[in-house]
Amino acid sequence: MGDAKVELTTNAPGKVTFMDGCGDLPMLEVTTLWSTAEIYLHGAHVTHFRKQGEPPLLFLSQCSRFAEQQPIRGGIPVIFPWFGAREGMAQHGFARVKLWELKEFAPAPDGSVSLRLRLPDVPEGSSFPPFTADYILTVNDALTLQLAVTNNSPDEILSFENCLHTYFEVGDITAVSIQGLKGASYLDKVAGFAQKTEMDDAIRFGSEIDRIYLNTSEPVEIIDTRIGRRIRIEKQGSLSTVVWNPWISKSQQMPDFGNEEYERMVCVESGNVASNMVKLPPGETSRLTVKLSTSML
Ligand code: TA6
Repeated sequence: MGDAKVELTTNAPGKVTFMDGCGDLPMLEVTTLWSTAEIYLHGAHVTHFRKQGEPPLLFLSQCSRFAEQQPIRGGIPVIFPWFGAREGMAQHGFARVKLWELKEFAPAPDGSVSLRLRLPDVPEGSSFPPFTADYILTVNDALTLQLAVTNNSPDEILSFENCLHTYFEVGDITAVSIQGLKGASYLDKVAGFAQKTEMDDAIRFGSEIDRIYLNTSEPVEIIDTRIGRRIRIEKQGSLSTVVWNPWISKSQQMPDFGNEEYERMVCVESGNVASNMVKLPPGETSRLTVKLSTSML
């Protein structure tokens, strides 16, 4: 496409522009009355969302790769159909490294813009019963995401994990607290997946944190006193919340992540992983919906 930009607009206020992004990967730029967003077809990956008058909501690494078969570091990776490691397969599934198809875009009269992307059939999917995976994004003064997976098999259960692995931009990780997970049980990856219970009203950061909170569908809030912002994460169709900051040594081990970038990001991820994995009966659809909204403190 080179420098060409194709505006996909109607007479509604919202605007969608198709263009080449980093690494010449196809990207959709969405502009609404309230906000801007950028979505790569590669991995159906949202890399940018910003409300007017606020700093960007999403962290994107300066060292991220933008290349086929490589995950983008930052934004919102779509994790499907497995979370984490799987013998002989790529970490975190294949959806995040595949080129999704734009099926529909709908600027609404109220100024919101919705996009629907579909994961095409790929060889890696052949070990699963036939399925359809659609991703619906709605951009307005908030960002709403829905991963809808349909089991197209006439007789087999479709088992999978999913997760919207969101990287949030923060002012200073040591000035951040996360509320909404008190009392929830979690698997502590830093402690060999030991099972623990969250005892604190708010989670604070002073070392590597990598936790899978289970059986929780509560909204979670990130309080960032450096930027002066409250980020609210509301979800449906999700029983797991993952909280991650790589801190110092893990940051140094990641080639596509800057050594000091852990200071400016936190992942709070919504999905269904480990014992919360989805077991979808034939013909049914599971919907993982996440709404990200902000307000200044
Ligand atoms: O969601 C947290 C986590 O599972 C961490 O364990 C860490 O590995 C992170 O995901 C990033 O994974 P990636 O494959 O993108 O390097």
